[in-house]
Amino acid sequence: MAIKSITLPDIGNYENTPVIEVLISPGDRVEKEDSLITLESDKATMEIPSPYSGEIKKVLVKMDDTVNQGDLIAEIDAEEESEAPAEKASEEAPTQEAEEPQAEPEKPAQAPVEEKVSEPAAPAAPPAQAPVNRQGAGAKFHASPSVRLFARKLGVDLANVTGSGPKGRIVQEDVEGAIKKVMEGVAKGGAATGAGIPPLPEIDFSQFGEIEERPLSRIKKLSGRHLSTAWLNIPHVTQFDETDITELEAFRKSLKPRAEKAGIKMTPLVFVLKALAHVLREFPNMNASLAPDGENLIVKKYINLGVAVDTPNGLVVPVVRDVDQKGIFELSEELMAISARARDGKLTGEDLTGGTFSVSSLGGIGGTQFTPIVNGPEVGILGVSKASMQPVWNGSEFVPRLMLPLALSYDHRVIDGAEGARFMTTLSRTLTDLRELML
Ligand code: CAO
Repeated sequence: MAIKSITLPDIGNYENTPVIEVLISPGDRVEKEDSLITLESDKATMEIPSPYSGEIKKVLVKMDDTVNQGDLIAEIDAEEESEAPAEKASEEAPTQEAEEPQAEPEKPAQAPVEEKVSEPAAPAAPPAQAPVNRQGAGAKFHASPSVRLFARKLGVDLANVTGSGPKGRIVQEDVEGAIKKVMEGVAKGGAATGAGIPPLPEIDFSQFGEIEERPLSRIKKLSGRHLSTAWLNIPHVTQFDETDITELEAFRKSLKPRAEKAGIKMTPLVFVLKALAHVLREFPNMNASLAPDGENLIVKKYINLGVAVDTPNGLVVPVVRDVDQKGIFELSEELMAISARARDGKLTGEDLTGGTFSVSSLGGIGGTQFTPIVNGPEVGILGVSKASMQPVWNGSEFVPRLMLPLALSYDHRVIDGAEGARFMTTLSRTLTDLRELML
């Protein structure tokens, strides 16, 4: 065994070539011709092979370094029998080479593996997704340049791919398998997502401590699929506001004895539903769905509001129909009935379809704001948080007012920011002064 230096061989007409991968760490055992580093020029990626078998002692390059012929790459404790025909070993006595100054430049045991990038006009900068494939020193995946190129073109992060080739080398089939897995996830509507979005890494959490695997409820699986689809397809904007509902609350309290007599629970939410129905008439684009081809807006002349209900098995969104045509008492009764049916798992298919806009209220629980996800293919959803008494400046003094936090999420392909803000302002005005409902 002898310590030898490994230098960058002649790689052709390239200068200052970036190192995109360092495949070795000190202490690694390598065989002659194993890849040590990968370089990437504007036209090619190249793996630089080891001229010796042995143990790596020092790694002298790192990711994103630029290298030239003759630069030191590593030091290796090389096995005696390894011969590097033209590589000059640091401890070797200057024998023949010293006597032959006209000798050819040093050559590695094997020429670097070079792979042309297929598009000759490719820009000097690597493709946008290249960084995800780059690994720091000591990265353990091995793959040929063609497989790296294949993965890079498809946006697959090789760090997440298990190699099935010799010594765990990643082959093209492994990359194809990784893509297939993601696509299957999309087809099943699972956590895996489409649009080239890489899946989250699979981690064995038991290596960090005790775990327990619990199956998701059927409702959670269904709502999860629907939420992922909406989140991925709809460019969301969320507009926040705080609405003065002091007078509304006084009115609600004044109605409470009548409601209780009728066996009805009247919460602030029914007033929100009523005000929403009124404002949706004024903003028909918000009571609509984008046609699947994205060319037209389907405006609905009926106002059916989906109300998110928290049940022991997960979130469901039953629909309260024709809200604009119903009074506060009728709406309260209906909301009570439909949320009871939801919690008892007794909703019918009809209860769950036909919504035109949705509301999600966490006001009975707490929190100052949250961003609801649009219940696609609807266009908007209103999030309602818990009202609280706050000091509000009335122009001459601070006065205590009951403020209700609202968050309106909408599909930005349909609703412009100004329209969203106008909708919110109109809704806010209506809730602050319920006389608006008569106009
Ligand atoms: N501010 C202050 N208090 C509020 C309030 C608000 N915005 N909204 C409700 N409250 C009060 C109610 O008045 C009631 O108090 P009283 O009993 O003293 O009158 C209490 O909070 C509980 O109300 P509630 O939650 O039972 O009734 P609701 O009409 O407000 O809501 C329902 C009904 C079905 C929407 C609700 O029970 C529910 O399931 N909410 C969760 C929805 C959800 O999970 N959304 C998240 C979806 S995204 O994951």
